[in-house]
Amino acid sequence: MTEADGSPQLDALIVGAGLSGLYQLKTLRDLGFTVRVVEAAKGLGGTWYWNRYPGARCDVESLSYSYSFSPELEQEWTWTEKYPTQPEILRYIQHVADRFDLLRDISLSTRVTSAVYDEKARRWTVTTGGGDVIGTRFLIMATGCLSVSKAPEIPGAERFQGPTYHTGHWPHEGVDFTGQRLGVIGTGSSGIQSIPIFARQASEMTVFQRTPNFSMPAGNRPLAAQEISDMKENYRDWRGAQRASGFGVPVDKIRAKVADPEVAEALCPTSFPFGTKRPCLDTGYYETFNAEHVHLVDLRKTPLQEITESGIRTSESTYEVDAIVFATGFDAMTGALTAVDIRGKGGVALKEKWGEGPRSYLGLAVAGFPNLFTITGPSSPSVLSNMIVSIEQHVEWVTDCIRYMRDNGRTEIDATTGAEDDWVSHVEEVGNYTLYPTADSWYMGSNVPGKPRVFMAYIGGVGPYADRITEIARNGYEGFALKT
Ligand code: FAD
Ligand code: N01
Repeated sequence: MTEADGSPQLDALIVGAGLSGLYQLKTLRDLGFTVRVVEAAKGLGGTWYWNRYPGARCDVESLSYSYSFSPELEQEWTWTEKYPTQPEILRYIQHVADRFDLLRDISLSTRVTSAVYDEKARRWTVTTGGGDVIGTRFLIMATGCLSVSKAPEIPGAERFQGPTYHTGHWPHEGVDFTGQRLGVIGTGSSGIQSIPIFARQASEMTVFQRTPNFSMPAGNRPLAAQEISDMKENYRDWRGAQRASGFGVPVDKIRAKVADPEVAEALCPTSFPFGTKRPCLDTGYYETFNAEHVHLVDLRKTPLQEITESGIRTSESTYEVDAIVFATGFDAMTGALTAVDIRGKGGVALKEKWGEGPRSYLGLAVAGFPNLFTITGPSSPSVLSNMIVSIEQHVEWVTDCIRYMRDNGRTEIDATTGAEDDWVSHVEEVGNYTLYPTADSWYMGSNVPGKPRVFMAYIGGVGPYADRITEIARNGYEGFALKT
């Protein structure tokens, strides 16, 4: 369907072609809706398209980090390792797209820059970076919780004469640091996964650590044929348990692995309780610091001052390097949403509404922004879960909602302010029972200067959360105002 001026009119526009956007496209298209995906990247896969740094892999087991919606897909796809690598996940996503013929409804290299709600027409007008205008009844933001890389915020970064890289958008052709002096800033999951591999290439490597992290050995290995066939036999039961679950946790032995006691001490996390920043899984991370050419700089003792033309200067010395890797993370959870100029009722900007932290009903909808859905949005379990489980939950809920509206002649759905306020209070209340708010983490937004310090995820558990949103839908979308 098109407007008189030729611009497309859709039932639903989905922004983002990662695991969320692809499944959202499939479910809505299967119901006969006119739907399209727009994606800023040149390819599919979201996280797994962008994060190509060496060592990138999932830390949820492959048999769990995969779609559950198709028993046929489960049987025909065979994972090779316990924790799949980024290339293998990307191949899986490509396979899913081919198998369900998704590509024909996806526009790549297309970034959404603004979305304005027309209260009279009850439709969104979406504009892309290329100037295209798309009209749509429903706008579904499948833009990812960890898709906007965070700048290093270090004075002088632009002065450095050598190459710099960010783990969150790694060059497709790869980078070889052989024979180079390398500086790595950041020791979160991305740093911890890539540092052991960089160490095999670089002639000298200096790791600049501000906060040591908890990391456990991944114990990755190839999957045995018997394990694969056992899982394939029991997949359905396993998937049911997964959807009803919470999440699990392990332990640590840094001092036994690192020969230099001073380095070992600096690597031990002490400034936040276990789990309040996302724990990491590694392959030989701590042992890497036993190599003579690998150095650790503790930025808590000698703070980072600036990047110069040829190196990195701390309060104590300047480290000359040929290249720098920023493993400095993301503007998580809200970054991709507030990067788009989204205007709801009365022209109110989402960024303005979220000026003091994200407010949402169920992490799925925002009061005053009708017909807008956020997949794994802030204040849903999202990043506190095996994310593909939360993604499927949300996608299926949104699809059921849109079907319900079609079947019942409704054209607008908007969360009520009261329901949103209650949900925000509930999320805050259960968050405050935990130690999460005590740590400076991206869960709290405190990794981005100026970002409001709010616990942005829902800790109530994937299973109970699923029961709640299902119940809300069953009761005719409690907490939402629906218009015919
Ligand atoms: P994404 O994969 O982030 O896709 C969002 C897409 O939206 C991106 O392709 C982006 O380009 C696009 N986009 C954003 N804004 C716009 C716009 N304005 N216009 C057009 N397109 C736009 N989760 C786990 O559960 N287990 C793991 O082990 C795990 N490992 C991870 C490892 C890394 C390195 C990272 C960064 C994340 C990891 N995650 C993990 C979280 C991961 O993000 C999710 O599991 C999942 O891949 C998210 O899928 P998504 O489709 O929701 O978002
Ligand atoms: O980012 P992070 P990430 N000066 O924010 C440091 C998922 N993921 O890309 O802690 C100096 O965790 C910062 O220091 P501090 C997963 O959900 C999963 O590693 O703020 N240092 C920190 O050390 C993960 O949690 C996998 O003091 C600076 C690091 O940079 C999320 O993505 C793999 C700095 C950033 O760590 C993000 O992980 C990869 C500065 N100015 C990612 N700015 C799996 O294996 C930042 N830092 C599943």
